[in-house]
Amino acid sequence: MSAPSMTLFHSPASPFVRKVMVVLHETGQLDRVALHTVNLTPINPVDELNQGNPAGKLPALRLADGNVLHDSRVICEYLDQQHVGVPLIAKEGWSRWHRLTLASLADAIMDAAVLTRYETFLRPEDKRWDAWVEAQQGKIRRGLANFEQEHMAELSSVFDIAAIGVACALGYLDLRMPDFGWREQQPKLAAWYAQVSQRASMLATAPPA
Ligand code: GSF
Repeated sequence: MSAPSMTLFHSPASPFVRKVMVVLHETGQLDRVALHTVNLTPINPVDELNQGNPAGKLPALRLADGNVLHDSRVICEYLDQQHVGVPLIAKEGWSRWHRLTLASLADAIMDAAVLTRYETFLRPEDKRWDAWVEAQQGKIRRGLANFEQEHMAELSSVFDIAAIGVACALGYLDLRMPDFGWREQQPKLAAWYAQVSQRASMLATAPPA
């Protein structure tokens, strides 16, 4: 086995990083990437991460030639074009645009959950804004309801980039918002998640409690 040619700037709790890790597992590319764990928050940026990634967010992927790719959407598609298996991201046609839009809704749920985390965990108590948290949680609720009501058959049909995104978003809700109670409102989504979270790629990338 050759030495890893790429470096993934990584955090075990990040749902966006987990998407990349699941893609690596699902496409058999794990041995190509060395993980470089970075502990950062928006108010504690890490200089090394900012080289080639000025927004300073995780994940970022440093290639063998030193170029850095970000964000998770770009990294996932780059990796998807590096293996010979069935693509996780359709290359053209309506399926591509529709599945990428579903994946984008999963990212929006993650964004709202991460922003809620920062608002309630990072921001000093006297500066917290309840309306902000409620608005972010509204986005999460509407997004989950949309998957439950409109897209369960599509999600269940293939574990592609859209399904990977939804699974990582749900795993992050369980990690950071354990009392959010999404399963009661979305029983079909809960049944689907109970199945896919048993995949080797999901078990291997589960965030530490
Ligand atoms: C979002 C990454 C992100 O928010 C992507 O990769 O898809 N659109 C980007 N990453 C968070 C860490 S997280 O997932 O918990 C991050 O880097 N936060 C630090 C910051 O400065 O925002």
